[in-house]
Amino acid sequence: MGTPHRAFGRWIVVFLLQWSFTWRSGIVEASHVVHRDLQSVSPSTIDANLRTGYHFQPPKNWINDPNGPLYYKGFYHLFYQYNPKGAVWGNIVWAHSISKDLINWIALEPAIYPTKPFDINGCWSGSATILSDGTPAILYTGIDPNQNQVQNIAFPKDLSDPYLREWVKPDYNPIIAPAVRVNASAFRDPTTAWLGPDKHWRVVVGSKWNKRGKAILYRSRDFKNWIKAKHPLHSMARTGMWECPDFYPVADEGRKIGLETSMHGRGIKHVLKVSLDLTRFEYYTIGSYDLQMDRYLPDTALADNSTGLRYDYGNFYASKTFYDAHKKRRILWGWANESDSTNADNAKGWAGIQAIPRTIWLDPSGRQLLQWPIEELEALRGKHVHYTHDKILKSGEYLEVKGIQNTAQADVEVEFYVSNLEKVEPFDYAFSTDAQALCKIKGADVKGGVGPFGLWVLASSKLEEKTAVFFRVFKAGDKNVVLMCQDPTSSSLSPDLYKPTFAGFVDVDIKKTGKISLRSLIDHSVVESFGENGKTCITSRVYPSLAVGSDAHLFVFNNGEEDIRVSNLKASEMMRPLMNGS
Ligand code: DQQ
Repeated sequence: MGTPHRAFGRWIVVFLLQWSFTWRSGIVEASHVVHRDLQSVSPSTIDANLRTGYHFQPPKNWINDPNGPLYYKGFYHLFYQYNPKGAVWGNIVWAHSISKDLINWIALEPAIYPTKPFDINGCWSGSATILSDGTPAILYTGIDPNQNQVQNIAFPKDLSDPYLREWVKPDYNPIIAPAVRVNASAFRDPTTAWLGPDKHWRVVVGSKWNKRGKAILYRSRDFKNWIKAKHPLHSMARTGMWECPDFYPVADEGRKIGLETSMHGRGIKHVLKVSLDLTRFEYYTIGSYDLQMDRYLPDTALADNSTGLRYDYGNFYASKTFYDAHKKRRILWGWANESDSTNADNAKGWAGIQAIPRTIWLDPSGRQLLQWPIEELEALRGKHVHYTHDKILKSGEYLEVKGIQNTAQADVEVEFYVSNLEKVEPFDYAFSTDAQALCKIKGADVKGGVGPFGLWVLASSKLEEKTAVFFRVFKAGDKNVVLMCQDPTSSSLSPDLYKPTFAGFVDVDIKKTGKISLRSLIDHSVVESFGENGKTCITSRVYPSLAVGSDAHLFVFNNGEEDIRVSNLKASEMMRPLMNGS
């Protein structure tokens, strides 16, 4: 991401790079913006100013996709795409950290890095599978000497080591090479494998053919020899390259339990998520997995393209779930890239974080998934304030949340009661599938009927800087449409920052409930918000210049004509966990 200027510049770089690779080998396509001159420039200083306090981050350098999350012998493992030499994408290895609680992390040495012909030009994303005997196996994409993308396997060297420090890549790799009619430059990011009732393993690899996005399916009896199925698990026209696909079961009827990836049968729906290289957003569908046909069929009511449901309507990409056998839940990890410039990343000495892991399950309606920060996060809550009395905010009013000092590193929960919907604005159906465009013109400062109301976070004392997280209600026939936005347009006085407004609709009947809830995780340069108990989630990266550290303030505001009642506001300062030694 970047300013339009920067985005154009990046596009040119990507184009030239793709062109030059294609010209030389006829095959390779870059996935990330490449800055050859900076790839191996070690940061001279680490600017701690806007580093996050409780999000997953290494002490320095570039990170992107979460890889192969797993639970083994009492430890959670997170691997991730990491540049050991600089703060831009390049020299990618699988860095490795372990944790007892998904909050405090200890960095180990990289687990997988280029050593063999089958990955000599890169160790790209992949997933972990716990085999039937309990052995963890990693499937990942290697870039071979011809710049082809191939799928490799790695096993722990010592299964008695709960840290799983060393990984062995057997010489029989690659286990899956691009076959005829498979695009060797768009063939990557294997999923966690699942075992069918026929005792054959299945795995999906992301791909495209022309502009059709594909989840290519492979089967294996022994996890070593893999055969391509005649048809993909699923594909969709005009969606482009499917990066980091994820396919897993969820319990229907809204049961908040996670299911092991191989589970199927009654009471189970399936989810397919893909990360679209074309838009750099992800979308998912909920549907049925036809085991006879080995095909996934999304529910017909759901859009199966870039207008579809998103885990997160903001800066959240290349995500991956895993089944946590310890607590019987499914957990979602996602990468939140920087939105500042490459030069700024270089100067900071770091770039990229992982969003707080979220528990993910099916909404009782069956129409969408729900997400909530893992419960372990609450252990970091320190000093807090709880407004036990409701406050009425009249049109144009705002109120500072006082009683805690460090609102730059905080966890805030609040409920907004809406009693009168008479003044709601009419909904323009042209925006039905584009909440972001609607929010761009109806930002936090644009007065409305019911809303905008919400939080101003990372705000300076005089409100020159603030990031708005808010709701706005519209009328569409006899129904109401609720928009949730994260608007960083006033988040920083620093010039030339990319400040995208992000938005999604919230599936709530506000006439019936009379209220809507919001939780925001604020952490210096990131704001992760969860609307209506995790129905709509938005992550933004912001870079205040005044609202930094103890100079950051927190407000509730109402810019709509109708009064809003603010209830149950709780704000907690967040303590710092152990974070990879930083
Ligand atoms: N990042 C990896 C690829 C993947 C992309 C390379 C998604 O495997 O497709 O770092 O961000």
